[in-house]
Amino acid sequence: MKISTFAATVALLSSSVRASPAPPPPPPPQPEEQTPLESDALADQGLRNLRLFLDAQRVQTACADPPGPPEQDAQQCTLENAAVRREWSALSEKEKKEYIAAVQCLSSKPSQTPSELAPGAKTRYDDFVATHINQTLSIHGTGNFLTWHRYFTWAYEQALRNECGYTGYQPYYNWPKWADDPAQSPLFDGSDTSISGDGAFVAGRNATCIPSPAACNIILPPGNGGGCIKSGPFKDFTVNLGPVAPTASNISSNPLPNGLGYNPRCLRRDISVNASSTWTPDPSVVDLLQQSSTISDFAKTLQGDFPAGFLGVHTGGHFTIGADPGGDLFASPGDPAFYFHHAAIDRAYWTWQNLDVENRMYVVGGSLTVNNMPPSRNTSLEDVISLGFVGVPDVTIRNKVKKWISPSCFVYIAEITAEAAT
Ligand SMILES: [Cu+2]
Repeated sequence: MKISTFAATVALLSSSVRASPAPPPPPPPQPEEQTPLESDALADQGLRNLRLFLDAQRVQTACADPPGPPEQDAQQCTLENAAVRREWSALSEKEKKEYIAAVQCLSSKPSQTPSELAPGAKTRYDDFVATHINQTLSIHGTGNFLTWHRYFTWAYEQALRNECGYTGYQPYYNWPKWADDPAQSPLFDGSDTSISGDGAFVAGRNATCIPSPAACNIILPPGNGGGCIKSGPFKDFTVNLGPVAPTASNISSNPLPNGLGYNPRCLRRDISVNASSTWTPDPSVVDLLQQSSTISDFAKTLQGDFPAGFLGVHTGGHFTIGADPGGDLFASPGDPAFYFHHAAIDRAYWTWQNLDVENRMYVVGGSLTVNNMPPSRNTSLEDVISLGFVGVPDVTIRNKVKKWISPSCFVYIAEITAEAAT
């Protein structure tokens, strides 16, 4: 793997310095080191487990049945051919710009969603937003939450690659790494190699109440933004769909009650240190990974327990971005930051699976309705995931987990690689 190549090169270089008879030069000033994250160590441990598991399984059996589309069958998943998803800060400037250009490309191509279904979907990017809006109440607080969003993020990655020439994979945003100051992270610093930063400051805003103003169990104070984003590649990005459940005020209403009408407006953010430092620091992610013994526990801790005043890493990550559409449960994929957050969600899911691969690879927990209200049957591995007009085939959860994007079809890497360092 590239990391070990890089580490080995560094080790070799170090030993050759030690072998020199000349006295070693004084050490150069060290950049400020960040304490290694325990959640990253768990991800690494999970990857080692996955490798052992796959070795024991002779790798291919996990991807062997049943048959699917030929282009998917052509390649079986192994750690050697797995897609490597990296933290945004580990990408080179060139890689970041290629990713940004691909998102801009997707948002300039025409939509494939029939206009009678979603008249507001104008671009290929909007096809994803429309699908998420359409299905919101059957994919959150439900047993398919993790697998649905895994497939959705994978489909987006495929569209960037197959329709817009992107050659990398979906990067993630490692919440704990930047929890003390997300606006300074390379993803949100507003530079040309970010996905733009905070919105313009809007004074006089109220705190956000979660789950609703009527039930203010969790209070998030306004941050330093709230308005249209000020700089960076997505400064002129247009949000076309929603809002459906806005948490920001003064957002123009959608012409259709389902939020699928045409409502062009700027992308707003309100980057929240309160949300990130309270709900997504390292101990929160470590607790999530270590204390969740079942898939239901994991999904519930991840998604929060609002009546109990617990926001959870998932909603905490969404409100780290906030505003419109970032703070809208339905329309949140309208902000390109969504996919970085959900790649991180998926990395947490992947890590949790890998910490006990044998027992966690093919499990689902939860029901078909949001928090099981009204009561409904349990989600099954035979349930179908359909992503509307996003452009990928319908799959059953079992089929998808096993063959297309099983944990062995991609790996998540935290540290900088030799490739990115050059
Ligand atoms: Cu979602």
